[in-house]
Amino acid sequence: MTLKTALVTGITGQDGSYLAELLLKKDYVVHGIVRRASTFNTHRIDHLYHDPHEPDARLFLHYGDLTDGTRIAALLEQVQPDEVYHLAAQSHVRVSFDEPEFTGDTTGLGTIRLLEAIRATGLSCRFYQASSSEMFGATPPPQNESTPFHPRSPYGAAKVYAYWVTRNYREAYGLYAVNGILFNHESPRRGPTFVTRKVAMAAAQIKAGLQEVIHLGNLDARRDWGYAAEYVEAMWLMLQQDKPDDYVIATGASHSVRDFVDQCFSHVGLDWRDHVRFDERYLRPSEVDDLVGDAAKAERVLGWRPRVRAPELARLMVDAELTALSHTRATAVGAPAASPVLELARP
Ligand code: NAP
Ligand code: F7E
Repeated sequence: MTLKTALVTGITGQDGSYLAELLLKKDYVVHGIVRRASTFNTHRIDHLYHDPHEPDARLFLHYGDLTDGTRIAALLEQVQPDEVYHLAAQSHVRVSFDEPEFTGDTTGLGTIRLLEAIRATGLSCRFYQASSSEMFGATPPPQNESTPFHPRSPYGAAKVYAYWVTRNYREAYGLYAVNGILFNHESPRRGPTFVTRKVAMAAAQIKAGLQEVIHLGNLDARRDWGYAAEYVEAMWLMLQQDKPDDYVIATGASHSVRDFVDQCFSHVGLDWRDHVRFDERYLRPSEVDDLVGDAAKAERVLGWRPRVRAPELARLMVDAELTALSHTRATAVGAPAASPVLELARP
């Protein structure tokens, strides 16, 4: 039996790591693109990696960068994937105000570099674009696949561009290309500067007596927070349908940042008001106030529905931080000091 082959950009990120786990469980051969850094950046996938010289190895890593279209085209030629999951991006909204041009280059143009490489090489692979609820921005909730976009950041605007070129390549060239419009999804593997992980880490550290306060920005913003491990299942389902289409993935419930902070702190028996301080550095020049996704289409067509919602997510994330602290008070969740992966992956 021939195994399916997937190419995953952003495999070292939160979603990339859960997706790689899922695809390997489904017997795919998985190729991931990793950008070269002076330090190891593979800690989220180290547990999945085996020496590629072993005959049963099914996870392979390649250096590459979204800003380098020639390399992307060469990798597509080499890997010949059945499915491409395009997850790589400069994904931090606040940072996109500081680095708007870089964000446009990676998060926006990175998508068309991949699409154009697929078209030019004539591959008949299926393509998943990691679109975002940030595209809805200022448009009031609930948001679904028909809701107009009104992005409020360079990141949101870059994702709108990427969304439309994905649809354009579907319409113009008949490519099987889909947009998963995912609302916020979190996990113990979330980057530590996103608000949920930042708060979960702080609650655990403060409980353990290692920290006294945490500085935050806007506590009034409302988000529809789901669990990342479930959201990657929806990505896979989108590429298994007869026809390509776009889907909103969300829980349908919104909570304020303040609610999430309260859920994390009360889980460890603390009153958040004693520990949270305001810092205007964490405000954005323009904010997205309220996101609530309507994922009825995904439930109807894909049979996908969320199981973990925000209060449980907060507990799960704080518990993961407490466990990590109990293993070592110095090391964050899943972050070993060094990684053997790139050493083995080097050509
Ligand atoms: P993440 O943890 O920030 O991961 C981003 C990934 O992109 C990392 O692997 C990163 O590599 C890689 N990357 C960044 N710039 C790159 C470049 N120039 N070339 C190659 N790779 C590059 O993001 P995530 O939370 O997993 O999200 C995955 C995707 O879904 C992103 O496109 C994000 O914008 C989108 N999205 C996320 C959410 C959410 O709530 N998580 C919601 C909607 C959409 P390093 O590890 O080296 O940094
Ligand atoms: O902010 C507020 C902040 O950075 C959530 C990305 O995955 O989801 C994510 O974007 C809210 C905002 O996520 C702090 O102002 C308060 O209102 O965790 P966040 P995000 O901006 O919603 C979307 C769907 C994506 O696509 C993105 O890639 O929390 N907030 N105080 C803070 N946020 C941060 N980061 N840090 C604070 O101290």
